[in-house]
Amino acid sequence: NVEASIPEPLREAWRKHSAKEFTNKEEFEKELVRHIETTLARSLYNCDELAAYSGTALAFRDRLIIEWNKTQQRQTFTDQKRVYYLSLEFLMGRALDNAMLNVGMKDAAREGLRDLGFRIEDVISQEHDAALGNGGLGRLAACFLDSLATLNYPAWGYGLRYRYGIFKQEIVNGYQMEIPDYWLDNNPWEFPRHEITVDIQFYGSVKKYQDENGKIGHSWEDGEIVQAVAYDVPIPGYGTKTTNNLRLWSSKASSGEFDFQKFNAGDYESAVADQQNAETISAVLYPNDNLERGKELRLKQQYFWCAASLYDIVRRFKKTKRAWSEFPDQVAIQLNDTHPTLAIVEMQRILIDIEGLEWDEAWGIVTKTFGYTNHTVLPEALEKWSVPLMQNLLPRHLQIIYDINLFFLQSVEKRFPNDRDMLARVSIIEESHPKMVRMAYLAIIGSHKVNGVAELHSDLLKTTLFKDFVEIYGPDRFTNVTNGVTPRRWLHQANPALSSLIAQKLGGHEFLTDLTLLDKLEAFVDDKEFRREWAEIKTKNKLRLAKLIKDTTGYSVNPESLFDVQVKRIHEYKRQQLNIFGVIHRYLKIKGMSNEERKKVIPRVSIFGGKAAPGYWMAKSIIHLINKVAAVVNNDTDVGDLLKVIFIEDYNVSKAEIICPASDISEHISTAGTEGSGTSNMKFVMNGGLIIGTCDGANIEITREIGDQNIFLFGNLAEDVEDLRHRHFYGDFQLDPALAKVFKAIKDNMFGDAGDFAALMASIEEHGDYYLVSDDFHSYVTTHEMVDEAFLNKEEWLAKSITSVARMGFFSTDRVINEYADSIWNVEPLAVKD
Ligand code: F58
Repeated sequence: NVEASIPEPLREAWRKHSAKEFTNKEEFEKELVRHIETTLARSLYNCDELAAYSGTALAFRDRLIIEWNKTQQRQTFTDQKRVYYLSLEFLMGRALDNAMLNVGMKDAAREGLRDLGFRIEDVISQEHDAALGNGGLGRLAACFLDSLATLNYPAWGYGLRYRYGIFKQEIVNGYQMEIPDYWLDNNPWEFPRHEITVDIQFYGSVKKYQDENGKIGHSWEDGEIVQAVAYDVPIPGYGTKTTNNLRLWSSKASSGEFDFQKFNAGDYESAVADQQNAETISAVLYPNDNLERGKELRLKQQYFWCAASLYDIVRRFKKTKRAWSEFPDQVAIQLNDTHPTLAIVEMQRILIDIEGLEWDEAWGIVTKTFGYTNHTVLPEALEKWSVPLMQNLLPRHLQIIYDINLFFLQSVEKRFPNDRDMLARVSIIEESHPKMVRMAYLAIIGSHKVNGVAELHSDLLKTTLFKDFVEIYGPDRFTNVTNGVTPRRWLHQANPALSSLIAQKLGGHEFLTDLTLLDKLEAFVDDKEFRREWAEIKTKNKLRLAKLIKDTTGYSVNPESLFDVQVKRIHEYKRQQLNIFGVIHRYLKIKGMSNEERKKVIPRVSIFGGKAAPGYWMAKSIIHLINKVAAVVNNDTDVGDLLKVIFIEDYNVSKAEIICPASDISEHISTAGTEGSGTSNMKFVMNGGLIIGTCDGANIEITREIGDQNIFLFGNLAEDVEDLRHRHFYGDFQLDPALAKVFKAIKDNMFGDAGDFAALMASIEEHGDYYLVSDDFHSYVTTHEMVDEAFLNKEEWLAKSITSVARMGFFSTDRVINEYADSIWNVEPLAVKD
């Protein structure tokens, strides 16, 4: 704000007293004690771990703020193109450990805390996860922010500040229960910006008018106003001073005349009710993973956040006094899935209704600005909004959507005359009852690039879902950017011992910002001592997980066993049911063995974790079955350590940081063609775990990078899925005999009342086995036998583990972000000088 800046002659005093960063342990301790004693009003007589956490967080926060301010000033000053990442979800997890590592002061903090009586691990674990996301899509957004800052891109994230993040999961009698996750109390990482507010309009009506030059205009009048208030979160890059901004919007009743009228009329209660009504917009994250329900409040959330973000972006652009034609040279907006698609419509509305541009010029600017990322081909996850709903809530936007559609269909008609079917297929409006707005089509039409998140996924988009659009626009509008993960959180932070062993061998931690350097590890594959250290680290990580399991479930597991992990949202397409049926198969086999035979069994711990959407009954019954199987198997003394089944409740980012480094094998076993990419597959391999998986999502690129001798692939291929389903539909289906035995055990009430699992079995036996559980069962269990075999040969296994890590360089989000920057955004990093 230019008006508020201090005149030059007075700036000397400012510079003299300008805040300084702590640079060593002593200075850190001083800051920590100062915050505990003053900011927190505590003392050495009443400082618990939570207070130590808050003090430490505040000390590190001060450091971030200093660089954050400078970064924003630098970006404003150089005025180059910025990226805006619009995502309804940012699954950030904890911030303190990340801040310590990114600014490179964790060791100072560890020693400082020790001097003052605390263990750093205990302090770090006081922090509540910031869980503003469901799963992969939200976590990807968080990894992107880390890479954008680390690579010095001028970039902002825009999201919603939910009061309740993803629910906390408790398991009660084997059933999932959902507990609200109120996470905002004393969160030191957000900064309310009460001065940055935007009024957001809903409902009302559209009036047509003619201006003094005879030009027709549209004004959107009346309705309700809700206020968006900005909350900013600093995002530090690793080993750089760049600290970017994540802006989250919170909803509040507008303080305008609206309320006062009611208040003056003596209608106090209803004025308060309005207040609460407005606040519900940002109250809660919708907990569905890959399912859209078409709720009005969700559409309100989407528009509220898009409109506030665009207002902010446009305001920033207008300060530069450039011509509108330069907007796409200054601004790139990436849509994380279709949730922010209304931003396209809102931008067009701003340009034509408010700024007075002609339609074509405005539309040219819009399409050059936006890019759209698709994350799924599952039909039930594709967003559609009912036309009457949109008409009521956003009347002007619906008109604009109809106009976009009209011009689009006219252009299609020109290129494909007389193809009425084509027009019906690609129309943004689906002619159903009620009519629906197809958001993915709107996103494609309003963007200059559309990308999928792994090769197979992007190919499927082009050949199935978006086939017509490839014909219309040509193949260049569609591209692939294979996902990644940030090695800072998923290697360095989650697995400090492995990170430091790698650093020892490679002569430093440079691999954390150039992950391709990991390939130098291959030179040490045969080094005995190195292998021993590698194995020792895995064992320690397994002990750490065993402790978490003991503390949370009460079960003891033997860290010598093979740890077999599947953690992700529970969904039929991800096939946790295949896994648990496989576990039952293994259990039955052990039960039928002689003592001699049992000696040859590789002891295994099957570890599950993940949340089911609250209304997704099938997913909930999978969780129930896992827990019932666990109760039987784990208490069967006849089986002992040969098999244990664990369900880790409330799987989240901070638990993932403990689980990923501790796996021997992890499962990525979706029906081929259903998983967009998957990203935990990358996290597990980066931590030296092997994987069993289908030819799906990024498993395919992982195989290409690490070599097919280092991965256990099984199951039908994507190209055969449609045909199999078709055959099942026409009655050509036979339950796999081994799976039939598993079902028999369930039906004999081996795991409690079989009625609880009837629907689960029926979906396979009777209703066409849509996810091909039976078709893949044989290949799945025989591949697990190969896993056992391979695990026996410790040296071979270690060689696979090391080789795989060495070849994972491709899967850093740094590579991913550079690809987006080059091929979609056309932005450059902003070099930081000291
Ligand atoms: C996930 N999508 C994909 N959606 O399933 C996964 O394959 C991919 O690796 C990941 O995105 C990142 O690209 C996903 O997590 C959701 O959770 C949506 C939340 C909002 C409703 C619709 C699903």
